[in-house]
Amino acid sequence: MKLPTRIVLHVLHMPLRFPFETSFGRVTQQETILVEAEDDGLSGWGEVPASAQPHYSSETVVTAAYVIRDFLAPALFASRLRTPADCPALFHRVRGHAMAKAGLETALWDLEARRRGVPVAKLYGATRKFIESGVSLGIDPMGLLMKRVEDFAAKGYRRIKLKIKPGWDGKPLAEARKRLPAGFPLTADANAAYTPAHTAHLRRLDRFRLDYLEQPLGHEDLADHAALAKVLRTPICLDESITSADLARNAVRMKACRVVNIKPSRVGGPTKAIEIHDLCRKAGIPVWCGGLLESGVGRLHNVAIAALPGFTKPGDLSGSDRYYSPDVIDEPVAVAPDGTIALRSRPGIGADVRQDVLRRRRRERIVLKP
Ligand code: OSB
Ligand code: MG
Repeated sequence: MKLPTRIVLHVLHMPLRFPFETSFGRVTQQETILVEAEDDGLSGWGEVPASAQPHYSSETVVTAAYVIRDFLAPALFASRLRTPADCPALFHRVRGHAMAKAGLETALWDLEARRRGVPVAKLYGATRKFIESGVSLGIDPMGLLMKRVEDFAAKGYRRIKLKIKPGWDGKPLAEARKRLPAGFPLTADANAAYTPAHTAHLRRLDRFRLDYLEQPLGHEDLADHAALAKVLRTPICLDESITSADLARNAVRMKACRVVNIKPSRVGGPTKAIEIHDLCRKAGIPVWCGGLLESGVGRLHNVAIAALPGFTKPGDLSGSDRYYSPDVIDEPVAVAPDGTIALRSRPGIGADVRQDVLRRRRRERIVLKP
């Protein structure tokens, strides 16, 4: 493929419509980088949803901008890339920094799709026309949280996930179960807040018949997850632990999880995400697409990837209106009354970036050239 002539990093501060709290903290604003790859009057868009603090992962928008500027973009400009699928090999010498790599790779996929006049989902190998939407509900006062549970179920969302932590688990899950129809897919995400010492306590969560329990233990604790999996009836789903295809393969082999949350930005981009999707599919492990409070740009890439055949569970892919008003894209992501999001037929991610929102939310603009 022809290389872009210029890469522009747009560092944005996007105010959240309401605070989002997990076991590792509460945020009121998401910091993110939109990556614009330009060529011949076309712009391809990608996103680095890294946030301001190194809490979910070790990356932040500052480390990602630095790594793209000093290492990834120079490697790209010096390369003879055949396709964006060669990005993981090209970036291999840079250890870690998955989100920075993903931001650049997604921009190249969008640029390539726009050049060819096809939806980016087609290049990713998507087979679905619709994907199922789930919602992730942060830690909030019980009344407010239960109102959200009822609202999102009524809006047709196909799965509800509650953020939990020690001291905030059995109660909200019991209250949510009371309000949801029997058998409604309910899950809980601990973001690594428990330890093996909580095993007996976690076993008592089996009574809520969760579809899965997401990342109960530390992000490096695969063997501990495997031991916990043996005594839980609830399947374990891993999120933070799965930072590469190698770790996904090892987690599956060790029976550390029965479900995998694939966040394309956490694993280094779409090519790596597809590789993990393929290996899980072969192993009979269902996957779903997670989110990191992405703006519409990252959200649309995720929707396109979630349309691959192995994504058999609803993702954390809510509508644009869930977090941002306005979103940065000209056609917001919308969830239909049946809880699905339709794939788009427009080229690329299927939307353009709103220049007014970009200017209003931008804190920094970094131009990179060969
Ligand atoms: O663990 O899935 C997570 C947001 C920030 C950091 C970690 C997580 C999340 C979410 C949000 O759950 C999901 C979304 O983008 O809607
Ligand atoms: Mg998670």
